[in-house]
Amino acid sequence: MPDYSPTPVQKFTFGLWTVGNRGADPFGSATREHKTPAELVYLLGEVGAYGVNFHDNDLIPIDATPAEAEAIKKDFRKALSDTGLVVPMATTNLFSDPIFKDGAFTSNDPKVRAYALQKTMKAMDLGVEFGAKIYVFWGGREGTETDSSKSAVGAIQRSREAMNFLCEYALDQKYDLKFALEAKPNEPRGDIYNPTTGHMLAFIATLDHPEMVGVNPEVAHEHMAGINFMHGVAQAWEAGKLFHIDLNDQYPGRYDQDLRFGSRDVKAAFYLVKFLEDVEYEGSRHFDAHAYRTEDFCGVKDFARGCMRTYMILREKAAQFNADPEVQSILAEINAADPAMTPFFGKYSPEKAAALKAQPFDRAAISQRGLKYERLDQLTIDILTGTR
Ligand code: GLT
Ligand code: MN
Ligand code: MN
Repeated sequence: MPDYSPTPVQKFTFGLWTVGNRGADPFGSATREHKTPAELVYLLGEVGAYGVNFHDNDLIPIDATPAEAEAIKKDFRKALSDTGLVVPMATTNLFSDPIFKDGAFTSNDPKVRAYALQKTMKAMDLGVEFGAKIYVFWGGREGTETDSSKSAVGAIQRSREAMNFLCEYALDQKYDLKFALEAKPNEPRGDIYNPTTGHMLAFIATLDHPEMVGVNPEVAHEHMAGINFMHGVAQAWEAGKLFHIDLNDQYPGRYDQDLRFGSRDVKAAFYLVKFLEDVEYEGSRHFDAHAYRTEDFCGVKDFARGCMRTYMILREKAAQFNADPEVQSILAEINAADPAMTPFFGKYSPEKAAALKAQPFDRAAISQRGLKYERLDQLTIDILTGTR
């Protein structure tokens, strides 16, 4: 039997909120008991994860006393050292407390915006204390139900001002920290600003310190928007902005399901894994998902092991695809260069433009060529289903 055990090379991580998810949903209460952060670290150690990430309040409850906070940190630190797990990423909970009902950085209330900045600075301190090098911003409440309430331009300006302030804070503290912005089109707000990774990339270019800021694309969020996740990831990577990634799965057109990685659209997951492996992506592979509400903590471990196992299986399938002679011969054929066309590409010149305008093209002959994509896709399916 092939070994699909996780290895540290893939940097498989889980948030405390993922394996700690208690199964509550808008229609029903929790089905699993509360586990402490330290207990969740031991669980992750048992299943073979590399690291653990947290929101400030996953680790320290929002109303904890300083003494309680110290005790929790001590237990958490011991669990990390016992298991060898690291904390590559941290983030702020800017969505659970009622104060954030109209957003955090984009709230209409200046007190809320100021509190959100204060909370984030303190959460950055906490993340850095545990070694985090990536700081995620997911603006789940940064949106509206009614556009009568807020200026959409003003919201982007408020977001920009907050990011610029917090970049300066990180620099001022000499933190070795990069920011990763995570988009989502809706839920929990009716609509959320900067709804896709593409919007985020455009927004980052307008910041004072764009070099410090990249993206944290999530499979489910782009699938909710009905778009091709791998394409967005590739665009972010090509721009040098793929700082982090949230892996899970999702049926389009539904509520945010955060399903086990690869459990819904295996083919999309395959192309994603193949992309990450082909480009030798070096960041964390973070599973931002949770077990079905039906599960106890044995099921939570099945869920966590399943996320990593599916990734490892698809990684092997990607290697098989890359080594398959028929696949490679079709790819070579459809990507063949045409020396006669080479002079027309590359940097513009008036001579090149004139030559290209004068060049005849036999459209009918060019279009008649079959591209073998049907065969290529079936070979992909054969590889994925283990029939090849
Ligand atoms: C929340 C959200 C995720 C974000 C987390 C980070 S919290 O679970 O649904 O997609 O990545 O804030
Ligand atoms: Mn999600
Ligand atoms: Mn996420």
